[in-house]
Amino acid sequence: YEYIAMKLEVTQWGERAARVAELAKGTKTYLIAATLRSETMHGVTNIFVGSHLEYGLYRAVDARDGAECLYLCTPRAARNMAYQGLLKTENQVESVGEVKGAELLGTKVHPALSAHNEVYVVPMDSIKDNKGTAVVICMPADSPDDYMTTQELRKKPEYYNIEPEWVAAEEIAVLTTPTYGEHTAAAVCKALKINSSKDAKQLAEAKEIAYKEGFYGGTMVVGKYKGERVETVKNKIRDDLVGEGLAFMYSEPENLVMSRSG
Ligand code: ZZB
Repeated sequence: YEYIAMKLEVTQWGERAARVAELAKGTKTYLIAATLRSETMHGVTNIFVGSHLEYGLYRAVDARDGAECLYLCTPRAARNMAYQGLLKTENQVESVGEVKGAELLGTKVHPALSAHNEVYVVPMDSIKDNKGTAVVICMPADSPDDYMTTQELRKKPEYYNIEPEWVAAEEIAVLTTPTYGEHTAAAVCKALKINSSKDAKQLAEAKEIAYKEGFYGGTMVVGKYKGERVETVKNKIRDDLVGEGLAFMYSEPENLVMSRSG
């Protein structure tokens, strides 16, 4: 698997992240989210983490200015990154401390290209730490999981121990598909009659449909490539992000992913 690792700069640590902010000591910190869909970055509304998962802060070098910075991801992802020469020292994981997902809730980050300049970190129960970085971009217009999770968090903020305004960012359309229009995720969920973020089997099917629709039938409705087909511009958008130092390529050996998930 080859992922695009998006660098999401922390702009304000939340109240629950006081300890983490202390560890970072003013060093620029990026939450690292693994995605296959960098063309949807314009519509990011939140960042998801698993409340019960363990993350860490790892020393890296910022491609934007050559300065030392910190990457926040799982220890497993950090090890993979070290072997790929993506951290400060090749083959070496230099951690400045461990972080629990719950501590990150309410922290604000800046997602490159997004219509929302700052977005909040909120919880997603279904995140697994054996895939990607366990930091996940929320793109509710095109991802059925993200759409349903956002609905759920809005319905029960107290239950999820979040502030309602953390999930108030408006859904932004990025691409249009012939069958489902600009809000593919909502339309697919409706068509499959999905009404819970816990309906894993149906959501997997919805994701499959949304992926295919977006890739083969999608046309961009925003940004530099507005009016062009997703299939044609997908890699250009990725290359632009990597070229600007806002993202980097990160791969996971397939057998490793499989063996870890059993
Ligand atoms: C932004 C985005 C926008 C995503 C979209 C999807 C969609 P895959 O194909 O199964 O490898 N993801 C990444 N890591 C995790 C994790 N540890 N646990 C749960 N979800 C994770 O899935 C890769 C996608 O799953 C990634 O791409 C990420 O969400 C999420 F419009 O990032 B994506 C139709 C899907 N659309």
